[in-house]
Amino acid sequence: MFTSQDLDALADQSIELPSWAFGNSGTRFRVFPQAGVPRDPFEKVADAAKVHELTGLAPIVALHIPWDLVEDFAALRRYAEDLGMTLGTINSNTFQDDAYKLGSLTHSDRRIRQQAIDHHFQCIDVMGQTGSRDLKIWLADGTNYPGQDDIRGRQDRLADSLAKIYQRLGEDQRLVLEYKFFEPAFYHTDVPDWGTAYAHVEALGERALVCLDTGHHAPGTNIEFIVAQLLRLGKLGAFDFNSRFYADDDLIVGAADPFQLFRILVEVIRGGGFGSTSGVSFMLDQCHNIEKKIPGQIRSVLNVQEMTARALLLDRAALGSAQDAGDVLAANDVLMDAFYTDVRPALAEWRASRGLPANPMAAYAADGYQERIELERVGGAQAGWGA
Ligand code: RM4
Ligand code: MN
Repeated sequence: MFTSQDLDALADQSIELPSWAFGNSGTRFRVFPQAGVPRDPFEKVADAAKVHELTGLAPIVALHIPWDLVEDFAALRRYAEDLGMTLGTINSNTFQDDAYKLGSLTHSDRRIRQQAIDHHFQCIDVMGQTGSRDLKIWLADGTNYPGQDDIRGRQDRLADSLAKIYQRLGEDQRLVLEYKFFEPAFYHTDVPDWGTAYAHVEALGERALVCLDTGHHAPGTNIEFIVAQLLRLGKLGAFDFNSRFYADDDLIVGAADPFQLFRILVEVIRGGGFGSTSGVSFMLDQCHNIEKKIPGQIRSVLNVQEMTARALLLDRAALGSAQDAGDVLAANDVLMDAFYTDVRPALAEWRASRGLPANPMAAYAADGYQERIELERVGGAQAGWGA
């Protein structure tokens, strides 16, 4: 049996919430607006702070530019800090402007490439004001038809654009490059996989790393292997956690495949990617299209914590002995034992011992916050994709 002390290492876990998870989202078929959704970045930060207040797990909120542009970032930063939050990763956006229809950092037209580079310079300026460490780049760049563009030329232009952005970063700032195998481009994507992302960040330098979005792989991909490899190479900078059944579904992390989340966290811990000094940020990238957003985020961070707890319980000595002895079934047994351990009662105790609600989902339902924002947040434009 294990005790809640076995879970002490969990105190070192911080999860970064995406500001866009609190705004309206949907599919290309329909965005269903919800009552109480934030109208500005301040309200998004307030919602993120509520998630942190009830879980003790999520003290950082990532911003998306231009969605989260404000006149006074120092004021947004103060507002966040007063709520016990810090502003985290700055996400660039080159996927919603007409100019980028055929590409952004890879575009064949030098002026359009420069426009995309300038947008990243603007993001770096924002980082200076928010105190953010990471600039996250995800590109929609790619082509739909064979022959549409020179895929090799696009790699060369990408390398050149990234180098210009990287040079602009401050000494304590990092660039994290996110890959995705398809969508919105359907024939080829310019950063489709971890190997391409790795090749680019390796060429840039030490402060360039890979961001692994768990929803950005072909079905059946062994994601924990990629985690192990990137950690081994010292190039895993960040996660975008979410889950998927089919494509990039952006569902609640751990919802579709809790076992996969466990296997990923086993490799994270094995490879030194866990904890505040690891340099790996645990970000979420999710959209709550039909469920309420704040409890959706609470559920998400609890799922990450729960699978981290199970991964921490893995008896690594026993696993190592079984592996060394070539005992296939015993090794698998040790791993499955950890996975099947119900850590929920211990986590409830762990939370209570830290002055947090034993059951954050129930605490939110009883909190009155949802009712209050639904009443107060009337008028104005709700945040959402494209807003
Ligand atoms: C993209 C990608 C990025 C995120 C946007 C909202 O698919 O995952 O990380 O910034 O969505
Ligand atoms: Mn992502």
